[in-house]
Amino acid sequence: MLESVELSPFQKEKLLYYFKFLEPDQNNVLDSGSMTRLLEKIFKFTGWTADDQRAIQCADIHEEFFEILFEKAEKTGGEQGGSASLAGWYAIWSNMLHGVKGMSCFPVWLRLMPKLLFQMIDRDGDEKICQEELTAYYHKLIVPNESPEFLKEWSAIAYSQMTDVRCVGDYGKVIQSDDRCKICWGLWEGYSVR
Ligand SMILES: [Ca+2]
Repeated sequence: MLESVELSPFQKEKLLYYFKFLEPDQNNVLDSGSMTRLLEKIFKFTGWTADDQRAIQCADIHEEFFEILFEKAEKTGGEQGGSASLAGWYAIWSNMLHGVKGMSCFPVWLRLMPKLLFQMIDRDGDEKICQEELTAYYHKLIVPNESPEFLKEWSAIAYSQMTDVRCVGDYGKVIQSDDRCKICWGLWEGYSVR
């Protein structure tokens, strides 16, 4: 039997939103069409054209990401090939987080994801994420059906956590690209932030 950890409610919440990000049609199952839909949505949001290096890297990383994800879903979550349910998604993470002490413990494909997410959120490309960019990201890519009031409040809390001096040092009111691997993405750092 594969070793695993019990996910905390905080980790499950973060993972739920990440799942929603990966599954744009909200049918609660990641399938072979999810990646195409996700990439379309990302490129529409970022404005990256097909020949943009960021778009190429984004497609490459997600291709590998989904391939490994489905393999793991089959092995860890007992899912059908080429799909992953939310329960399977939790099972994968519960297994991957077992014994993890830091970012360096994750596989390469997963370690590349924070940088990519940073580039997606930083729509004006100034290598800083401002709160407005974070709100737009949540609105367009994570929870499109939530009210503007909810989004504003939610992103303010998230932004405050990401720029929390206890987590990232005193970086002021912006999230700098150099800090992208240190900031509390919640997901990657979730094992220590509860
Ligand atoms: Ca920016």
